[in-house]
Amino acid sequence: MTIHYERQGDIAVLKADNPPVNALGQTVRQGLVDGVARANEDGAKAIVIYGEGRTWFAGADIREFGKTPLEPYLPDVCNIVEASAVPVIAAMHGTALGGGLEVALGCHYRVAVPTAKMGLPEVHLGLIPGAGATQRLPRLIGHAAAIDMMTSGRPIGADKALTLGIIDKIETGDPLEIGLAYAQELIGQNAQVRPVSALPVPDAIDFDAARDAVRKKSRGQISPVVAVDAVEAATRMDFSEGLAEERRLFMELMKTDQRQGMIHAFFGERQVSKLPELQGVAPRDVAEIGVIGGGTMGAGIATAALLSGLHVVLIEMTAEAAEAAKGRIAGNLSGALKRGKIEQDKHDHILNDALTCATDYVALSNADLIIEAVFENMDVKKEVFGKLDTVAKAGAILASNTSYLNVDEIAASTSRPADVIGLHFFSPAHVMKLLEVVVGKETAPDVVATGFALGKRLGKISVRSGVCDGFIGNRILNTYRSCADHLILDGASPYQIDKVMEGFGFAMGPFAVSDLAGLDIGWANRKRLAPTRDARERVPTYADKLCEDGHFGQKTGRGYYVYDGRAKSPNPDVMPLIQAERAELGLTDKGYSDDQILRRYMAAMVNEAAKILGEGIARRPLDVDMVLLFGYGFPRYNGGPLKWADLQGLPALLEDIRSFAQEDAYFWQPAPLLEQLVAEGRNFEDLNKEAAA
Ligand code: 3H9
Repeated sequence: MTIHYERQGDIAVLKADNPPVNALGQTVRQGLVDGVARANEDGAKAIVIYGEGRTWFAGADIREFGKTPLEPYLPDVCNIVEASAVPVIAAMHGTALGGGLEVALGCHYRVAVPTAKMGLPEVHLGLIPGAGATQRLPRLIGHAAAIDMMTSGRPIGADKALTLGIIDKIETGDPLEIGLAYAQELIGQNAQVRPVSALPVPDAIDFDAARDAVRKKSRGQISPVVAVDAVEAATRMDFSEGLAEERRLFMELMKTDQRQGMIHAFFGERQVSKLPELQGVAPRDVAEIGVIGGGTMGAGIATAALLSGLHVVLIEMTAEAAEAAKGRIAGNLSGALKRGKIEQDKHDHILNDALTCATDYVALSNADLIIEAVFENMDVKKEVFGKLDTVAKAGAILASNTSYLNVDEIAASTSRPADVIGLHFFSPAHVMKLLEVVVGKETAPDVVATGFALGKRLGKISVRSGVCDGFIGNRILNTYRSCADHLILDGASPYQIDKVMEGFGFAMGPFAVSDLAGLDIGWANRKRLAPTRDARERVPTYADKLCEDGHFGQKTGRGYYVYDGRAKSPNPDVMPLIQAERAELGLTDKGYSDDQILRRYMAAMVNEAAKILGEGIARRPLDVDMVLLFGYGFPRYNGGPLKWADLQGLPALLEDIRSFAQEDAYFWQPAPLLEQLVAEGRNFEDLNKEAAA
């Protein structure tokens, strides 16, 4: 029983009890239908619906999606609630989301506690509201506000819901109590049922303009635009036809790859930090952290830690550098203040009490966890860890923010390798969601658990990675960047590749990203790797020439693009450099189409990801997917490279890789795991399932 029926005097109470979030699974839907019927039969004068535990219904049960729908369907449930002859009151707390808000819209009256949040996040699952919201909400709050809620997916607070007219009142207290009190008041007023569906539809707005605006923001995602279509239907059809049109559009979206990709992302995001090996392992206590280095990265890490309530001791080499680091952190904090993320009090407390900037490592003697974010060079890192080994207290965790270097080698430079871990943040570290928790061969389990606990506290998506050059993310990035370089040698331009990948859904193409990150980073990395490179590797030199001329991308105003304020245009120096190199190597333009570029680029990404999985650097396909989604701008609606690969079909992908290998057998060596999956007729999702079992 997930809906309990009880009478409190004249009032019938339908209590939802389906932890953790009262999702509207089949038994809940049936319980609501039965409860409304029973209340109508047994003489109740009002019905109150509320949720036990932390929330009102947080939406349809997403786990049922993609399976055969089970009756009663949610749109029918909302209609049955609305058709009740006895007035129905929604008493809301927690998060009334998606189908949850739709049930509330089927009710005749709505009351909420001040902290309640309401929203229609279906677009984040590649869907639109499918239980009447596209038809009821515009009748209640107008087309523009309804479209905004549906296409942004952003929840609103109770105050805003009251102003918009979604709820009738806000009351402080226990949700059941406020529901009962409101019901009593309505009985006293002899209030009648008040179906939203009977309200007139407001005048039509310019739906084409609304669609254009939404299309611009949604970068290739289908469902936000379809949400506008569904709302427009309310102006052309009567309520029941509009509802049928909503259902049709909803079911169409249910069949899309984007829906599958986004639901994979939803569950992956929650699954990724659940590691079987950490079951029952308690993290170490962390109250104070040390950060070595106050450049952009160190200051960002310090800011993230300070915002989460931790004390931070930041070490720089000189007093001036320490002052500059403090300035960077203050800049980050004032940004947070402006965006309303913190109050003035907290801002002042952080700067005056929670942050210490120093030049002497002795100041780290109390730190529970110390993260170095110094220059990316093994000798420098070893020197820092050697010093940390002498000052850090027993049990303190020593972490490196290295993005490529061997964490085992760093750990070996200390007397306590079990306490050493990689915590790879992404810049700007107080904004970017991804944290790679790099586990060395000696890292103790409770140190790993502490890495994950810190990530959670900092609001990060933490992913476990083993040790290899570049870990999960940068190793894959290096491979697809190499593929892009090869495409360029063979005829594509950086601008064509950027356009293709932006069309795929990346916010920026790889060359625009390089400009943003700084071309000197890739240059330094190429120099670092040069001595170990295989002679068969194709490494273009035109990018080095750009750097030799002092063009490092956005920070120098010139890279692949020329920057003028926020506007960018192709740098006219780039193509001649590329053409000169092609001529020197005797290469001809292969005339790649956009589709050929996409297939090669994605095949390179998936193949490297499969190698990383096969080597055990990543444990599960979903780990790779979350790294690319949260750290590299991979479009969420494609789910991540391995979800995307599953949706394309692995046999075709492997066939592509084999055909590319005929031109460059060194670069295109198929991942053994990919070959194995294809031979066995399995895919990456099967591996995720096996890992979860
Ligand atoms: C919809 O309603 C369609 C309709 O318009 C039409 C239908 C015909 N279903 O996030 P948490 C699980 S679409 C199933 O860690 P929090 C979640 O996986 C739906 N399971 O907690 C996790 O499980 P586990 C529209 C769900 O406090 C556990 O609950 N609604 C669902 O940080 C705790 O979740 C949404 O999109 C669900 N709907 O955040 C809301 N929701 O412990 C989606 C959660 O095994 N949900 N779970 O990992 C959320 O945004 C957040 O979960 C919420 C709580 C804000 C509610």
